[in-house]
Amino acid sequence: MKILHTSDWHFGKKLEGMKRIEEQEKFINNLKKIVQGEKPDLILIAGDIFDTPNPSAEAETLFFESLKRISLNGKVGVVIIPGNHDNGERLAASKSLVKDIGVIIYKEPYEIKNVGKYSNMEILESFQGGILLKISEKKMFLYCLPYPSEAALNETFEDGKYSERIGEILKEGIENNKEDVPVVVMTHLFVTREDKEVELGGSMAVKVKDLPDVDYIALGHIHKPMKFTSKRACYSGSPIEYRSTEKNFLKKVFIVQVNGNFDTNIKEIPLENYKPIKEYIGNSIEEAIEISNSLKEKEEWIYLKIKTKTHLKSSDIRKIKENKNIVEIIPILLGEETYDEEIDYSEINIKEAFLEFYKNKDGITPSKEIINLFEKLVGDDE
Ligand SMILES: [Mn+2]
Repeated sequence: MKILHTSDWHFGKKLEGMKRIEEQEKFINNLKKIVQGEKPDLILIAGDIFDTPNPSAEAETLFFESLKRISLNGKVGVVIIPGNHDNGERLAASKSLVKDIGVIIYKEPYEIKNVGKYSNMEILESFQGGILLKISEKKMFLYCLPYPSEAALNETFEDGKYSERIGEILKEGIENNKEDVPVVVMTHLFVTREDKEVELGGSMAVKVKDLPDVDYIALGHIHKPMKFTSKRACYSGSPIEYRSTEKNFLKKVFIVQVNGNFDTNIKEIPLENYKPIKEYIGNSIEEAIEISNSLKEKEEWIYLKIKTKTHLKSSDIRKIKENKNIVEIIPILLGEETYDEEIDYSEINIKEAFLEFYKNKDGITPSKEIINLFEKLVGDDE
């Protein structure tokens, strides 16, 4: 069985308020070409399809269109689980419609899917979270565990036992398989090589050693592609650079050939970078305006740092922002103390807090008019 593994699409996600939907569309076109070239039997999408539980209509439209495109209108099977960013119920709302184009969407852990045909894919047997799949005469057992929070699993994890408990759930899940077929697990959680408990985004970590021994584990959650070879467990990572910290590694999807008996072959396919995140530094306001101008036609998201002795005028900001790809202007005031330290706003009065906040955010002191306006708005009754 040949699988294409991807995750963390985060449709609808923005960068400093800027939409990424065009890049997300480009990714889907890119992915469709990969599907046409690699001809996988099955596509696994390991969660965080959307960036929020209530995605925009635009993001949802793209999702539905994506399913049609990447499944090549139902020729290639697709299985999807929700991640921590998704609302499982909403994600799976279209499940009876997309069934006909060979798409299976889970809404929650332990869900029992209906047996039968899903276009070219067939569920031969169904268990809690597990399905015995048949695709063009090849069989495979797939266990799906959507983002396993306490609420989703309806249980409370004992302190320090999260990793063990998740391992137990996965091992019990695959025990339902009685056939000599490849076994694959798909889940959305934080896996760590560390041996101590750590937290990421409020979710606990699962230690590599607690993962079950199966032919492949398709992981979602971490945006950087990663392999835990001892368990044949991989994060495909997100398809797009979603933060500037993601600009230092390639985005990928994985093509996985599972032959059974742990004979698994993993191939990494790099994705195009549709609009990279870049940082530039101007040594003066004039230079910053020049830089901004010269980059107008470039498909790049730009963080522009400006070294300056004076505060930025709004006319300067306007000139810089003629380049629509500038996501943030970061003034570095020379010869003044920097405002790096965290300020406890509850400890100072509201006007001081506003001044501090403004200086912190924009690196400049607000004008008299702005201060007056602010005082008017909050009703200066101190
Ligand atoms: Mn996630």
